[in-house]
Amino acid sequence: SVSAESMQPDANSGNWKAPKHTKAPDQLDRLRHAVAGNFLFSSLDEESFQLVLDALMEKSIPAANIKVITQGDEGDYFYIVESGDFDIYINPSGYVESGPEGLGNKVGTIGPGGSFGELALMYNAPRAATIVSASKGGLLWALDRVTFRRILMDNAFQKRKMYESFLEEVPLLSSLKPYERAKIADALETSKFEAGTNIITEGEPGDSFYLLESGEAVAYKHGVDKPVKEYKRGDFFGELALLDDKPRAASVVAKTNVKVARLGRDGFKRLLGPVESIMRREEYDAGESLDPLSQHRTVT
Ligand code: 1OR
Repeated sequence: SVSAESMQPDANSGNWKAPKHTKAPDQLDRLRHAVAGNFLFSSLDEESFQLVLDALMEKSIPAANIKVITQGDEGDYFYIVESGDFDIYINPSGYVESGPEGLGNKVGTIGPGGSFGELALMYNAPRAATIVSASKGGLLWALDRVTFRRILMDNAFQKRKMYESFLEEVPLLSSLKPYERAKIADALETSKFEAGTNIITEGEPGDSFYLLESGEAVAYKHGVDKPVKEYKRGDFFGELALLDDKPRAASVVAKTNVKVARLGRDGFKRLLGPVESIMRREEYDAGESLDPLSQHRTVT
């Protein structure tokens, strides 16, 4: 039970020590590999990273159809997937009901390198979904609630809080569920550009997608003397090169000092699938011949 802890949320730093679960060298290797691809860990300093590695416990899930988390329960652990696939089910009632349909609807799957179980720990809320092992089970790493709150939450999930209200304002993302925006926030990196500098250069290969956080930017194309597009807070650019593996179709230049939230290619593919059709529909108002999307018009 976590009730005693929640009475006194995570105590004061004074005498708390993160648990240490000693690991064999091969275990440590596997663990390092499992967390390498998870950006929650990339924002941790060396000391916090080591505390978390020590505190993680290996948990083997020996078969399919094992419930790791049950919707409606209290939160106890946060999990990182080393191997295996784990299906996500949500019952709109908020908890698992009896009967064959009791788990509700399958809304996704989490694979190696992914993680789950953070919401109940972050918000002291009931589990928002049921997580069930698929295939032949797999291997998880579990982090206890207190270490999660004291070490990971303040570092790794800062970006969720920071980007939450901004992402709500982005028209492109308005059809997404709050949780889908939270996953995008986890993957964003802020960069700044001074007025007059290029954020994107026409003809170059592209591996980032951008949301404009502050300032103004303008798109230019070679051979066209006026701007082909203007961007303000909440607008996006850089999607074409990633959608179609093409060189950058235009240059995007900071008109004022600009702050952008950058999403790398992997995050773009993984997290923006649901809004791909909206991106492809975006009007490019520079006239027919300049329309960088014209070649897609037949695909719809
Ligand atoms: P938790 O502690 O609530 C269940 O325990 C976990 O499932 C939850 O944390 C998340 O880590 C994970 N909505 C809510 N929780 C989700 C979702 C999700 N996907 C994974 N979890 N949605 C699916 C998004 C693809 C939103 C559906 C409306």
